[in-house]
Amino acid sequence: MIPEDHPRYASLVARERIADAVKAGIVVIEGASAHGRGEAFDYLLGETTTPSAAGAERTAAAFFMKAAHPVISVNGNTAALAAEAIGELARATGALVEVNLFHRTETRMAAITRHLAAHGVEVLQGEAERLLPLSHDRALCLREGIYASDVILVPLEDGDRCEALVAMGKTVITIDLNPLSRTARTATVTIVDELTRALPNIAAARREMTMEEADRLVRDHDNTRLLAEAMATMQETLSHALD
Ligand code: PTJ
Repeated sequence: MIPEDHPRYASLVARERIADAVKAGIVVIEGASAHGRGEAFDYLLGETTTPSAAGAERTAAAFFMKAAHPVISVNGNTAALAAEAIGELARATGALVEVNLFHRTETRMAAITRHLAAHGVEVLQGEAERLLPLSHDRALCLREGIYASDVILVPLEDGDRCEALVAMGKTVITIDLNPLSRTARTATVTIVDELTRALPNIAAARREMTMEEADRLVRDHDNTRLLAEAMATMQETLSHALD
């Protein structure tokens, strides 16, 4: 039982969620390590949504608004930390939700699908085919889902698939606390923010957005600037750590 007055309460709750999800077969043990890496970068961001990240979340909402076939790709960590927020974003954007795993087993696919459904998320089902040019199992996806998407959200992604999706001409939005990762540097829109803070912000922005604002945000989008701003915030934190 984590005491609510613990100064690291939110972080400890998230860790407990990941640990429970490992036991439930939703998150792989490698996912716990990925979570720890994310926590370290979040420390450098001040564990808050920076103005730059808030702008990136609005830009993501703009790309969703202009999409013809938006898809949200969900892995184990994303399902464990943010099942409800995924449902909320899917409803706000009209996006399909597809489970896509790096460490893929049919048992995990079923456990994650059940977990999402229990939190009100309608998961796209079907016969997965090896449709992406990748040697690992992230190549497996649904023809009418990820394969057909024009705008795709891939939170906590690995670099290979991000590169493959961009090479297929898709608009790839990622949420990744590490602005140095290959995914962060390859995606069309990189949101350097924590998953559970970012998802509700995208949904809220999408709900209130006009087509005029969406057009402007898409036209003016500069991902290199977003990455530079995230790195500048982290450098600033380190520079003033001993003040
Ligand atoms: O469920 P599977 O089998 O598909 O596997 C999922 C993991 C996460 C294990 C797999 O995709 C993986 O190994 O990912 P990486 O390459 O470690 O990348 C995950 C990225 O997400 C890292 O750059 C982390 O810094 C970042 N990250 C981790 N937790 C969060 C995060 N970013 C935002 N919010 C988080 N909560």
